[in-house]
Amino acid sequence: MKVAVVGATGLVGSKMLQVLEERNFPVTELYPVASEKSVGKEVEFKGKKYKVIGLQDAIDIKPDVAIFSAGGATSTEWAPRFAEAGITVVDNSSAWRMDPTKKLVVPEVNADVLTAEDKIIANPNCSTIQLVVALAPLHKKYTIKRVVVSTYQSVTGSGKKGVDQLTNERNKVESDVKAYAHPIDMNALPHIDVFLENGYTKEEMKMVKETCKIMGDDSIKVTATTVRVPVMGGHSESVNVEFENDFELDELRQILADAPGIVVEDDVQNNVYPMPLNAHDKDDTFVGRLRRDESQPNTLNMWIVSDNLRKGAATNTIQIAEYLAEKGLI
Ligand code: 11C
Repeated sequence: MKVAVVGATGLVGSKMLQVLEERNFPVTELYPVASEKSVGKEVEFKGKKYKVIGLQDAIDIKPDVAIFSAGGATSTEWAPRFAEAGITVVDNSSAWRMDPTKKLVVPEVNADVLTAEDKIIANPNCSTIQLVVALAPLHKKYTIKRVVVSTYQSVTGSGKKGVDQLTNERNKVESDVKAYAHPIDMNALPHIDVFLENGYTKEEMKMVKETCKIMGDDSIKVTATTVRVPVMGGHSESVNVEFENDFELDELRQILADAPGIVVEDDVQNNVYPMPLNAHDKDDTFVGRLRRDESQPNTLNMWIVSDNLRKGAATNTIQIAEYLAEKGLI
């Protein structure tokens, strides 16, 4: 399979190359692609060096699939051009997610919506992906009415700038390059992406809207508070879920343990629960602290952690491509 990775020099792009290699995606030819200023730079894949090419050159080569992680503006402009040339695009930006003509996919949840006609496929926001991986099997069994989620998101979610700001602050290095409106080290910022007119941030509304679209159920009520914390990698979520039907905690734990992509870490007697440090560089979504919300019936509290650059971005995108390849849809 001829594969183009658009945005190959960025934080997520490099992770995509690593994940393609680790998961042994059937790459016959690799084309790292980036904006003009990165053309000619080199990236490494399977021990070989590859020169970065420009977007139009990539279209002319006609890869089977183009995996995009180059930001919304690049995706808005270039994904349709790739698609018109017959190249299937799996896009990690927010550009196409809520477009009703485009599929928004987390393979464990809704890969079956994909067809050969889908030429631009959207990859959800990282904090939504790990949430729906855990919600989907529970919705199937108990029917979710409402979800209240609060996130603890790491600085890799803001790309290199976020990592640089935290590193500089920790090392007491002065720099004008800031990803955030305030210091991030020793702090917690209830502010991810821009504020909207309703008082929520764009990140919070992504979680609300994307969850319903992926789960294919607009009746699920979701409300979110998203917070940036001084963690280098891995997003955590405190999630309160109210079901239509009652549940038995052991059965619910088993449903999660049997669900694809989930590892249950829930042994509080031995201090076992999901943590970003343990999720680092793993493809799974980790779920723990499973307990009844004693303040109202049919309601669960849980804690979900995943590596935002892997399952939250690169891995999920590549799993979509894997599904397309396996089903002969590309
Ligand atoms: C963050 N979730 O942690 C964001 C990063 O829409 O793909 C990913 C933004 C997106 O800041």
